[in-house]
Amino acid sequence: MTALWLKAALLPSGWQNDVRIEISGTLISAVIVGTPARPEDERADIGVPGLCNVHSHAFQRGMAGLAEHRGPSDDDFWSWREVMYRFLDRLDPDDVEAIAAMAYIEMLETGYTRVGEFHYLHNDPDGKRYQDPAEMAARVIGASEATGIGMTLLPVFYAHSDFGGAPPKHGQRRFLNDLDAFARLLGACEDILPTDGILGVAPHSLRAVTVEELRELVDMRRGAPLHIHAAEQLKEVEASLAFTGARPVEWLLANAGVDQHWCLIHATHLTEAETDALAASGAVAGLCPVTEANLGDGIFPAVRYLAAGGKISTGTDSNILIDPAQELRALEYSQRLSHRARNLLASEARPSVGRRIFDEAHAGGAQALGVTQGLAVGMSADLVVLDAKHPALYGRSGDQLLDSWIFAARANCVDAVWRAGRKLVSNGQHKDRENVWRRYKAVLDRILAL
Ligand code: NGQ
Ligand code: ZN
Repeated sequence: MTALWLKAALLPSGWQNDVRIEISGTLISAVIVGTPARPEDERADIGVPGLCNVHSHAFQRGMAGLAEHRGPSDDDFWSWREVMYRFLDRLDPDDVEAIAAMAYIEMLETGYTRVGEFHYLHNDPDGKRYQDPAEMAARVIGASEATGIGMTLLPVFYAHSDFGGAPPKHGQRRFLNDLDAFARLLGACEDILPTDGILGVAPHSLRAVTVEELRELVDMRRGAPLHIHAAEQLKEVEASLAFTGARPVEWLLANAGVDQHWCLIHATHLTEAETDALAASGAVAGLCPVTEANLGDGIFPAVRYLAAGGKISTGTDSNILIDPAQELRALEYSQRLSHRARNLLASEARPSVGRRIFDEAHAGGAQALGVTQGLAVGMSADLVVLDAKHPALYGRSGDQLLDSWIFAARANCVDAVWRAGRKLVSNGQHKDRENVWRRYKAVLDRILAL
């Protein structure tokens, strides 16, 4: 048994002082409030629960910053996608594992303890299937095991380039499966899932799957997380209207049985009616505010959606920058810029913006990744220790700590991270950063020279 004693910790009951958290194996076995530290306890100042990163394409970390350069025509999401397709063309399974491990270390070091890996790189560089259908999936799982981050694997079904079953493009050849091959992939993933890994399913988008395929995919893992990209770009909304007569989220809500197991990634472009209906569905909106800003997607109507009781979570998506505090900051700031007002994602009952969006992302993230979590008995021991000596946090207490972490810190405020009972990050650094960095560096040296 290990015990961690915290001056202050954010428990399900709120902030508490002098908290002793006992860990047996991977789980929290006791939480005692208002108790002095014992000599054998590890001591820290501020503890909050670890967060879920609900949407990652880990390999894209390797090209972060390399698409911020104007191309021959006006750049937008679609021209970025071409750059991204050219980058992934070169990656072999070892490369993906090395890049994913580096990305997962950055996630752990900034306070994420579980990742939803929206994994669609299945085939070899020629588009041929590997002998083992889970060849590539095994690499992102391997990266999660090597770094210790929790894994919710979301194998992606991708078969078409646009609505109506349009044939896939050359750049998409590594993503493709038919339904039988995809069922085999799911089976192979099940066999290699880590102990507390979760396996969901991810129809890529309404562009990449047909209505008939979506119906079968929904049945493949009932009750497990189901993630889909939806309404990120206006072009997709227009194509959906032209093809189905309905907007993407409107169509999903009317036809696909969207419920609490679903996570709609982005859901950027919503009418007021769609916003309210999505909130009422019980599904989680998987927002990726940093990537959405980077790609010029648009602004999610978070004020109305939260007021309607909608559930949110955040993801790092393209991994252009990995940090949950910056995702939450970008989310609130996008609302301030569009409404020209302040403190928009707080409410009268929950006046701290930082606390409100941290709590929402924590709860919605767990739901979206198929786990329950928090600093309570029986939960996985996933805990983030904030650095009380960081200038942005000094002199703050309670919810002010979250407000200051999210809005006032330039650098990362995370001092230590415990995940499934193991201390993986100390003094802001993952214990295996050096090895993972060396391997990442060798891969980047090679692929950037190609
Ligand atoms: C992806 N990323 O799957 O990596 C996508 C681009 C697409 C974002 N949507 C591909 N942010 O949507 O067609
Ligand atoms: Zn995505």
